[in-house]
Parts: sequence; structure tokens; C-alpha cells
Amino acid sequence: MGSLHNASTEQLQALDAQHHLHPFTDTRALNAKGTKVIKRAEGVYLWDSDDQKFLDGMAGLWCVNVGYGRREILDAAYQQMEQLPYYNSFFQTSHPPAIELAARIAEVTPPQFSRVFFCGSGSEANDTVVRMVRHYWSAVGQPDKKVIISRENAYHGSTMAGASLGGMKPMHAQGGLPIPDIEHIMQPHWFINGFDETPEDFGLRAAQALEERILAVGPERVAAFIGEPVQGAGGVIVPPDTYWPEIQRICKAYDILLVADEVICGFGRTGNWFGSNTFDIEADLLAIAKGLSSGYLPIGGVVVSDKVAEGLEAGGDFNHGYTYSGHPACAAAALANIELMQRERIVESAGDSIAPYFQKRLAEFAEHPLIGQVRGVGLLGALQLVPDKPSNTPFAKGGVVGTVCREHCIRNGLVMRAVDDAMILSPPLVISESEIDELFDKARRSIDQTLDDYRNSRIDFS
Ligand code: PXG
Repeated sequence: MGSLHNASTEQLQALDAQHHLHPFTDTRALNAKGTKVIKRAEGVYLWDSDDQKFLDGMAGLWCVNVGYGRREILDAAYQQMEQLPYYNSFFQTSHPPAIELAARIAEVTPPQFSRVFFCGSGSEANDTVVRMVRHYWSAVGQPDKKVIISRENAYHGSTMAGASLGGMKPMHAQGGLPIPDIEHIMQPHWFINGFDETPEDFGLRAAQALEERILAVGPERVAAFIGEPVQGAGGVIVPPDTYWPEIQRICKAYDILLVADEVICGFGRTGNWFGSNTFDIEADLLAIAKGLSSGYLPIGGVVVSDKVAEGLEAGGDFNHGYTYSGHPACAAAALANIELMQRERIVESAGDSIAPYFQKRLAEFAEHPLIGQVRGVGLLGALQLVPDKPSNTPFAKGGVVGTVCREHCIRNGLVMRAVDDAMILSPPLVISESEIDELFDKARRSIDQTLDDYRNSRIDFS
């Protein structure tokens, strides 16, 4: 424990402001306000440096799937660090935790997968995807297949390749992105992009944008399509039922690899082990991270189908890898996490009983005057805030209403994430029914308070 363990909130905030640059943050604005310092956690709850308690409706950053404080994961990491805190998997070496974790991943992923390449995060996983699919096509004699097609408003990480694959315009604007040979098509966001069509027709249209782009680029140049089964950071965008089957058909028809970015959807989030199971996607590669270790230690990976693995084998050296690929302590933590999920049937009970209860309580918000659309699957949920229900017209000042609502949530002891005008939920999979009741009581109070602000013109977000 560091020497600041007993420091006051003000001391911690002052030091933080002096020395710590935060991700995706306006530093000046944050420092004027002061950070919220989170000090401990247990189950689905967090406590801050003033000992205020919060229900963590986001499982950290969509990752603490088994909840906080699981002794089995702590012990596994500790014991591994005693035995072998570090070794690499370059130069013809390996070590037991990476070996065992790779085998365990093959056990829980869909049947076409039996191999994994390890890295430290979801961003690194997607950087690996870019290099790997291009190397694959070279190895099988089609070196011109380099273009990767992704979607607007997708999130695939913050490294140069991850942010390029992602479809977040403000990210592209900083740092001269995207890198070459990345294309973006429309997102399957019915409420925003397809409101006047049936969801089924819109789902087909959004998928067919892939076919149009493949034909525009030339199928002989297209290496892969990448998509999150449900776009997470984009706003929990659950595609219409017609979307993924059509994407699958198009990828097969033009011999394009299908990459499922399972960084959020993987390890139980959508009610099955992978989003690919929930949406019946037969992917060639999976990007994984977050729930792989429930966020206890940083680790990610790219899981490759046997077809892709065979192609890569034909290509000789793959000139790619990280110091921490398969890091022993991180691998041991991930292994303990998956074992825990299997032993306690966490994914199955989330899918069979907790997720249906969560979705039932979430759906009740469809009646709320401030909510235009409720979206969700498994333990993912979104409440889209609108000024003029039932229209889909957004608030004129995008993002303000979400920030106001989030602040109410915090005051009411609930962590919810705002994505533009949508309030997002992704709680630990181990949340109980009574904790779900508490979550939605707090969410309702916060949304009612936001509506009150709006109706009384306390805040200008119209
Ligand atoms: N793919 C997906 C689908 C993600 O959601 C990444 C890749 C990148 O993973 P790393 O481990 O490099 O962060 C992510 C990460 C947010 C938020 O505000 C979401 C993510 C990360 C940070 C913030 O919703 N997702």
C-alpha cells in the first residue's frame, strides 16, 4: 500500500492534478473540478475516498465480469508471481500459465477456434488483427488483400491501428488517422439511422453497405470486415436480427475474413460466452480482452480459426509480438477467472436468469417521458434520452443531457456511463436481482431528476 493510503481526498486530488494525465479527458476542466478517487471495491460496489458507496453499473469499464474481490484470482496471480513473475514467449520459450490459458480459451470459444495470440489489451489485440489478417492473405498468395472494412462509431481501441479501425471521428482528428487501407461503412443503429424503416429492412440495408463498399474497393483488395457483435462504446447498439446473417453471407460470398471484436461482448456479457454465440456469427478471428481476466490484470488476445492458423503457418515468421504477450501473472489471473466462471456457471446463470431479469427491468423505462428507445441484450443496456418522445430527434446540444444525468447518478450512488444522449449499463455478471432492483431505482431517480431539470429549464440542453 502506498504512503497516500490515509491521505485526504483534497490531497489526492491535488497530486492527481499536478502529475497525472487522464485518458479521454479535458485536463484543465477535470483539474478545476477534481477527480473522484475510488479506493476499494467488493462484489458490485465501489467506495470512494470519502467512503461514499456506489453500485458499479459499468463493471469498471465493461470488464469486471465476475465482480470485485474474488480471492481465487488474487491468489492465482500472487502464486504465479512468486513462482515466475515474468518470462516471455518469444525465442521458442513458453510457460505453464500461457499454455494452460490458451488451451482453456480454445475450450470456451466456438468450435472453429483452437489457437490464440496473446497481448496486453483490446487495442493491442486489434493492432494484431490488422497485421495478422494482412500477413494471412500474403501467406496464402493474395498480398493485395489489405483493406479492412469497419463501421462508423465503432470502437476498437486507442492505438494507431485500433483508433483507425474505430469509427470515432474525434479520435481520427487527433493524430492524422486513419492509417491507410481502412474503410468505414454505416453503423446498424436503427434509432438514429433507420427510424422510418422497419428494423428488419434497416438491418439488411446497413449490412448491404458492406457489399457496396467491397464492390467499390474491389473484392481482390479487401482482407477483412471487423465489427463488435454489439457496439459498446458507441452506445450499446444492438443490431436488428437481419444484420449479422447478411454480413456473414457477404463475407463468405467475397472471401473476406470476418473479425468479431469480442472485447466487450466476450466472456458472458451478452448472456452467452461470446457475442458470436448470441448472434450466431461464424467469425474467423476474435479480439478478446476485458472479461478475459475480468479486468484484474491487463491481458488480451486474438483467437484465430483453424483456417487462419493454417494460412499463417504457411507464411513463416509473423514479425509481431509484445514483451507482455501471455504475461505469466496476467495469464494466471485470466485462467483463474475463466475457471471461476466455469465452476460457478456464471455465464450460464447470467444468461438464464439474471440477464432476463435485467432486461425486464430495463424495458420498463420505455414508458418514461425522457426515454425514446431502450436497447439491450444480456447484461448490456442503453436508455436513449430524447426531448420529444416519440420522435428520434436528439437534443440540440448533444451530450449535455447525458452528462447531467450521469452526475445525478453519481449523487444517487450509481455509476452509469453516458454515451452522447444515451445512458449505458454493463454491470458485473454476478449482480443479484435485489442489486438490479437497487440499480434501477437509482437510475429512475436520476432520470426523473434529469427530466425535472429539463422541464424547469434549470440546464440548457435543448
Ligand atoms: N475493442 C472494443 C470493442 C472495446 O470496447 C477496445 C477494443 C480496446 O481495448 P483496450 O483494452 O485497449 O482499452 C475496447 C475498449 C468507454 C470505453 O468509454 C470503452 C473501452 C475502453 C475505454 C473506454 O466506453 N473499450
